[in-house]
Order: sequence, then structure tokens, then C-alpha cells
Amino acid sequence: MATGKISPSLMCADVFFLDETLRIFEENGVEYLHIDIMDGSFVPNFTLGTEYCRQLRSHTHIPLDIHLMVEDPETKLNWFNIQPGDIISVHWEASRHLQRTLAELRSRGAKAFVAINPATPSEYLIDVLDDIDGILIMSVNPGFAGQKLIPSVLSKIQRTRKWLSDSGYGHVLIEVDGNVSIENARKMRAAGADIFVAGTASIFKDGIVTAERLQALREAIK
Ligand code: S6P
Ligand code: MG
Repeated sequence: MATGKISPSLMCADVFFLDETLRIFEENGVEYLHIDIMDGSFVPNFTLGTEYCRQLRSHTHIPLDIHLMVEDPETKLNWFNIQPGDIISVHWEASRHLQRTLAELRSRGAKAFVAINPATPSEYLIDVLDDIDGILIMSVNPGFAGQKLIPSVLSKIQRTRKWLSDSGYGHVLIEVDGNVSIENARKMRAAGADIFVAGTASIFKDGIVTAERLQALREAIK
């Protein structure tokens, strides 16, 4: 099993220190940048947007991990300058033509992920397993940073990893998002998660990241 990957959640980063934050991410080999896009309808909040993604790309080469918490994501893919190697997650609960959306993402060279809310079983993805590169398992209800882990998510990760391996889809990645503290990350890793969204529970304090906190997370997900 490859080592775990870190995807810091940029909604937790102080915008006035972004250059320094990106420098620390690059020096510490951060694999992805997690960008939360919310529409105020699928989830009760607004966060980052298309212009933020565009500007970010001119300051870093780290691939983006765009988490679309929006209704009908298939109608909004063109709003993002999707690049080969990006991860794009669309929510199962918000998609009407999921298979077509996933095929569209792959045709652009992106890694096609489906995000699922805590109440959505991963087994609902059985008919799109050929179309996905990963499952984004939400460990909190989406909308806000700083929430508490829903305890059942640990057995959900374990069950999903076993189900994928048993069905011949062991290559499908599992990403976890929400209250990924050092302690929770260690348990999530043991349960079979591959990519860890890092927010206020681990690497960010008052919007500031440190190399020490990143390394502590790295150690927990080896
Ligand atoms: C939540 C969003 C997440 C948060 C992340 C914050 O709706 O999708 O990506 O930004 O969970 O991390 P933390 O450690 O504050 O829970
Ligand atoms: Mg997210």
C-alpha cells in the first residue's frame, strides 16, 4: 500500500498568509490542495470559488483537489479550468447524471472521485466502480470546518476498503474529509484510507500551518 497523501483544506488557511502557506506545503511535499466549493444550497455555506482556483494555479504546481459541494455539478465543470492530475469530487447526493459526469472528468485527465455524505453507503457506487478513481468519504456533514468526527465513519472506511478489495477494485482510493486530527488520521489509515484532508484538527491553527504539524500528520499516515 502506498504511503498516505496529504490534501490541506484551503478554506482553513488565512488568505493574508497564502504565499507563505504554499511555500511550506511545497517544501513538505504536500500532494494536493483541497478546495471546498459550496453553493449555499447543497450545503448551508459559501466558501472558495472559480477565481480562487484560477489564481492558485499561477502560484503553485501542486495539483488541485476540488470538492464540489454544489447541486448539479455536471452543469458547472466548465467553470473550472480542470487540469490533468487534479482530483475532482462530485457528490452522489447532488448528481443526476453521475456516470456521465465521471466520464467527462476522466476525459479531461482528472481523477474522478465521488463524495458521499455520512448517511450515504459507499455500496451505492457499485454501478460506477469502473468510472471512479476514488471515493471521498465525508467524516462530518459537509458545510463547515471545525466539526466533530461522526464515529461510525471509521467502520465505514474499513467496510469500504474490504468491499473494494473483495470486488476487484482495490486500486480505488479512499479520501477522508472532516476532523482528520492526528489521532483520527492514524485510525483512518489503519482502516484503509489513502488521502487525508487536513484542516483545523491537524495542521492549521488560526489559519497558519507549520512544518512540524505537517510532519506529525505525515508520520501518522505512513
Ligand atoms: C467541510 C469541508 C471540509 C473542511 C475540512 C476542515 O464541509 O468539505 O473540507 O474544510 O473538514 O477540516 P477540519 O479539520 O476543520 O474538520
Ligand atoms: Mg472538503
